[in-house]
Amino acid sequence: MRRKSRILLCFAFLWLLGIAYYMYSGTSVSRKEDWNEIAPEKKSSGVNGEEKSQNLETLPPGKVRWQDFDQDAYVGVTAVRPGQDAYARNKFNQVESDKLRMDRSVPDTRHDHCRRKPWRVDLPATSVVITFHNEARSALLRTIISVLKKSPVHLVKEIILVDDYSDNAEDGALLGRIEKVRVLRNDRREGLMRSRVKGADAAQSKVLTFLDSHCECNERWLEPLLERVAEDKTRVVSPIIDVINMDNFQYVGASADLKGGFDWNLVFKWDYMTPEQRRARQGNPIAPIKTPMIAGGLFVMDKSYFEELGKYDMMMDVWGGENLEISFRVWQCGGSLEIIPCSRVGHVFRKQHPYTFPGGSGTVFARNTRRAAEVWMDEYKNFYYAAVPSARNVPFGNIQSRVEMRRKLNCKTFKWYLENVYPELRVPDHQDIAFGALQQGTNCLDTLGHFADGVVGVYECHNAGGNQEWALTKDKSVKHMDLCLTVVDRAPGSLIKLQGCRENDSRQKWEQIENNSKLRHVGSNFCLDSQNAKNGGLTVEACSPSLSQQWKFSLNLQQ
Ligand SMILES: [Mn+2]
Repeated sequence: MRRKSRILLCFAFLWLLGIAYYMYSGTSVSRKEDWNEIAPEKKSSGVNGEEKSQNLETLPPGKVRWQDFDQDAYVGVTAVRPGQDAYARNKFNQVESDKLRMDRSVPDTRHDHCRRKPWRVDLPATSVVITFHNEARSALLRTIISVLKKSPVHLVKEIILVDDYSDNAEDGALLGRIEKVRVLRNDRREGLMRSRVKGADAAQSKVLTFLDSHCECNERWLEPLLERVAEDKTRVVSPIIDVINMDNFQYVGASADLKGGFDWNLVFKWDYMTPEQRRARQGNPIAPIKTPMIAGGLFVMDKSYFEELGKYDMMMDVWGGENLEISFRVWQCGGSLEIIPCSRVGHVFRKQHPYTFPGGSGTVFARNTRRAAEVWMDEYKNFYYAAVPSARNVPFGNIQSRVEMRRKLNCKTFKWYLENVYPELRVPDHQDIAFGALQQGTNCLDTLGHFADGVVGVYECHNAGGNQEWALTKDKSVKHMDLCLTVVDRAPGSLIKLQGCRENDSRQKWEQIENNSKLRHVGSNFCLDSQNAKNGGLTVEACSPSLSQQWKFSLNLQQ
């Protein structure tokens, strides 16, 4: 009896010793690394088991769990006071943003198939890099909390906040109390690109996740992105970017039928997939979408690949053009860009920039864009200069190291990119004198869907090509595909028709006059006029200073 109880006591002691060892090793630094970067073979407990283990862990001194962060104390200090403009500081409604809880729930906007799909959890952990400059505290906090709340614990190694010299250093510093958050601060304004590189350089995990500072991550946003990169490190992947309304902060799902693109002005835009592309996706609506361009605010990229590929152009300032540059670079140097439909992250889209641009926003944007065009676009950069003539006069600095890098990486030509990645972008022909949309104020010349013998009209410019795409050619025709603007009757007030283009037909000859601001029919000397657009269609009229005769091509290729 006595011996038995002694043996039992012995076991109990060993058991206690075991527990003590487990607890101790659970808090040591080396052990902590393992929690976050679990090797696939060690990982067996699944997400729930992981979360339980994490709760047992003691937080480092000075840190709190995200659930325990005092939102009211942090956000209250910068509240909009009565009588102040809620939009003044951030160009979105800060009062509405401040009202929301930091862990508010948002609608699950994913396709049904995503909800049924089991996601891999044996994925590499990521370092989330968020750069900001004078961001609204409530928006920045919600971004961080949504990352921590919506990601499996073991997949987020750390959140690196890069404060790009905000007026109040406490905006960032106070957030450093939250678990996993590290704060870096610039001692002068560096801009998005250099700030992101600083965050990336400090990152400890193998995969980088860049986020804007006014986002909210949705259900299972991270796993689908990490999976694509873990399978192939040359994939650079983005979520579908849902819309957080800048006035009321409602979270609205975005269309899953969009790709990133641009016109020859090199401004980012969303392109609808063509009907054939949409049809091809019906069998697998959640398949990754290859995209010519990323919006740039939110994406995941392998850290070593980011480095091999030249990070960012460190001579770009503030904001703009960097998404263009990294998109050309990734594609032309052998990688790919994808939008992953099962990953959804909300973003506050604004109409204006909330912050000042040292140097003036137009100039900085043109300078950055020129740097991208000069390094990556070969002779096609001339179409950019044709679309934005003022850019020619913006000095863009030295690009030698970027050109050198392109050569060393043995990257493909821009012609290859256009043919293989962005065949939807219409390229001017060597016969063209002017190209693109033919604009009159906010309206554009439009076929209205008509074909041969139809009339033409104007419609609000949509910048999507299609029925608004025209060219003025060297043989003086104004063309849409193989249809030409035709003056059927040489009398003022007569309707212009679309007819098949014919060589040497004087009824189809046009020229630009008065500094390329008008189109004159050569045979009659009448001008293209929209005064009757609402009743009937476009006509020719005696040339006059009327605004209804002012037309401008988006690209003028003649100097
Ligand atoms: Mn943004």
